[in-house]
Amino acid sequence: MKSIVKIIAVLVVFGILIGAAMAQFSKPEDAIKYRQSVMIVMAHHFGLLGAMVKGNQPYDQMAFASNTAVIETLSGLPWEAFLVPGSDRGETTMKSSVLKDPDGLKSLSQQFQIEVGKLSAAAKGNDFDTIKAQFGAVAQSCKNCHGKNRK
Ligand code: ASC
Repeated sequence: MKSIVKIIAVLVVFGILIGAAMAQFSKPEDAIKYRQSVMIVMAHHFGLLGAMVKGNQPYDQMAFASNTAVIETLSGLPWEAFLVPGSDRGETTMKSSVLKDPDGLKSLSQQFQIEVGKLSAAAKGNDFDTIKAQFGAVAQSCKNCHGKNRK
């Protein structure tokens, strides 16, 4: 019975991810809101990790792993929304140059996802030095993209 519940849960999550991957935005403002929403939630969970890495909160392996899992799930979602034509205007800090260089965004977002994947692997273990170093690598990949693409 438990495995049926697991299979259903996997299918539901898979369905949500497929849906997100195929998301169409009826207007550029919707793409802006979507990507900002994903970034706000990611930043929140990244902040919770940061508090543990910096020693402002005690390191709790379960909490660290579950916050990392949220970031890993979200890490594939916002990129398509950055490439919606016209979404460089309005309430956004995205530079217009992003729309002229989609491959640049793809490569930086892939690098971010690779680093998040490594953090997720590290978070399953108990080597806090490795976790800290990999947290730093993820933060650096955030900065690389923001530095290039954010006004
Ligand atoms: C965040 C956030 C960023 C990044 C960056 C990582 O939570 O809002 O811009 O992480 O600070 O270096």
